[in-house]
Amino acid sequence: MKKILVTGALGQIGTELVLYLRDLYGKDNVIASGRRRKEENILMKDGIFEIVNATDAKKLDEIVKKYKINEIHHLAAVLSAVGEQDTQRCWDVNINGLYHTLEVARENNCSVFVPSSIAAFGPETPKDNTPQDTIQRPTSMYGVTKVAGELLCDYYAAKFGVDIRGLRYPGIISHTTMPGGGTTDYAVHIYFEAIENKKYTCFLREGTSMDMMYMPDALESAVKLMEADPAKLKHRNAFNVTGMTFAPEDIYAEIKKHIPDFVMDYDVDPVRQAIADSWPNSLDDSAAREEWGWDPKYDLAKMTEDMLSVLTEKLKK
Ligand code: AKB
Repeated sequence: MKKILVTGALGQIGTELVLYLRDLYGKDNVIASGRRRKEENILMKDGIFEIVNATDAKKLDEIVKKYKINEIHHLAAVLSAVGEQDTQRCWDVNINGLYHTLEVARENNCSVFVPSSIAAFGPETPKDNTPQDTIQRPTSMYGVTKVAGELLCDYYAAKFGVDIRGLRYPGIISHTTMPGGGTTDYAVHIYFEAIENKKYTCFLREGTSMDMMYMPDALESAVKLMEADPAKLKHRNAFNVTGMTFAPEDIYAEIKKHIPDFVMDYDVDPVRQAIADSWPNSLDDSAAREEWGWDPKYDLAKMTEDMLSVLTEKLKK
């Protein structure tokens, strides 16, 4: 029986991953954790929530032992745009937090899920159909921590035999918890603004193509990878995955099909634009498809239909 701890459970992916895992494995078998308690959070009403700062190895170890955890989904991280504003904190949370998680996993015999990101690539990476194994050399602090994290995961798997698996997530689009300071966040904000104000000012330039994924696919991909037959995995860690590729004008055009009077203009943020320009236009995710059957369900049209219908209901309340 799996006993799972999710770190960073109050974040955009964490919130929904906890609920998804509780549905699959039972609510008492999935412990949510975050560095602080938020008022009235669904995760606390629905199951166990513990305050754990991932950089606090002692507390992490205590919680893993207390609940006899055998799988950790390590989501605690500082994202790209916020990471450029506070590079020290980005390094501390993303590297020291990961290091302590891996150490605790090694000592307590846990498997680990660690998301990496398209941010692990850099300007020297082939931009289109970016291969699974290629030059990386990112230029943001977030990207540096992601590529270092990938290497650390490989090291712990090879040296200590810890079962660590991970994905390079693209921008994740969802409607439950807002993303916390990433470069791809515009693709979430645009839906809220389209419904509430029929107007959106995009902080990235027209033509900025990036990979994205809808939350249901992101959740399914994490579980599918963790459930995959290890004998079939050649990579294990840092799989390229993508659901769709688009630029701001593409998502705008798609939303406009549903909300014809929606308008968008641009006010480019140079920091986030530079980060986006250093990332791939599109990823090759064939390794994930071949090794563990990655098969996303949502493209831009299907996601837009769902986002607009769910959000229209939600924002009425
Ligand atoms: C970000 O924009 O920082 C994240 C990511 C792609 O890792 N969404």
